[in-house]
Amino acid sequence: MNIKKHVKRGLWSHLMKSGIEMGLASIIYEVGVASKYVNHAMRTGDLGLAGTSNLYGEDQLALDVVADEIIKDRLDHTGRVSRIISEEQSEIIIFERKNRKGGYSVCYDPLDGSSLVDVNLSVGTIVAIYAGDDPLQNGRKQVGAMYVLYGPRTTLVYGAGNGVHEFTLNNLGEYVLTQEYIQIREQGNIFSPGGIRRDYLPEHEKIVTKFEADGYKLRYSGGFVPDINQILLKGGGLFMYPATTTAKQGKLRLPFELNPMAYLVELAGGAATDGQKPILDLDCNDLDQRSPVYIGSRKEVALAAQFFN
Ligand code: AHM
Ligand code: MG
Repeated sequence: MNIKKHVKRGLWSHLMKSGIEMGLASIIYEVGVASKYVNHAMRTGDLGLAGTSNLYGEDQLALDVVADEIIKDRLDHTGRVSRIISEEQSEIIIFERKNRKGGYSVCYDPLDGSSLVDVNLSVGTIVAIYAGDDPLQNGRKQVGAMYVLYGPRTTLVYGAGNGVHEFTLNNLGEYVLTQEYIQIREQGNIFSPGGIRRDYLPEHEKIVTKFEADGYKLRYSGGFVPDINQILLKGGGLFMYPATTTAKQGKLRLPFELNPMAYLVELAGGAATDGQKPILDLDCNDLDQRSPVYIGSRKEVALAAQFFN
């Protein structure tokens, strides 16, 4: 038996074959390692809520806090990260060590959609990577982005300049290549409209009405990672989280959620806009910066943007 034939391609070997710079490759790989512990915590942890006590009278930590700590430690461990920002932290965190200079900055949402864990729906980790010491850069400057989807299967999707690739966690704890160079078609047939219809602005109301009239199928889970993953892997469709009468900048955050997903979707041939400008061209000045978003196939994104121009 040829054993080599039966060994599928793992994440590290893929990163090395792609010729990605070592520091960047180790960040992507270490987030993958961290995600196994997040996955384990989520699937085996006490079903307690933050602020309550466990069996031993100790305070429970919310899963998103646990996930934040795990990922932070693994990023520190790479020795290649100088600054991080996390959706769970209110400030930029500096990893103090001389050799960190000239490394990378990482923005991440450790467990997006964490409230969905309680009702057993899919959630994810989202990560954006920049060269240098500034984590609040324009999204176009990303050198890599990735997400991990904790669903019926745990999958990792990364892109670093050359294609978007999917890996699946196997029973041996390895991320094994499932698909390379994932492509989004110019047009799809599903749409995911976030927000509450009562609070829609007139332009957005017209967009949703148009997609309904055109026969698009509704596919909205309430989790950004599974919703984007569906569009990416089905090869088309549109996700939107609009500005509303109650949230003028929408809900989703630019540094942790929108920039990394826009990077991956563009790399796969899709597009992402706030209605006026590509998401990746928006200036990012604040950890809590939000933006409306229309993201997915090029045709649907362009059609949505027409209603604002
Ligand atoms: P979170 O970062 O607080 O988890 O919120 C982000 C989530 C996304 O996963 C999802 O697209 C959106 O919030 C759904 O929000 P809502 O249920 O308020 O419409
Ligand atoms: Mg989030």
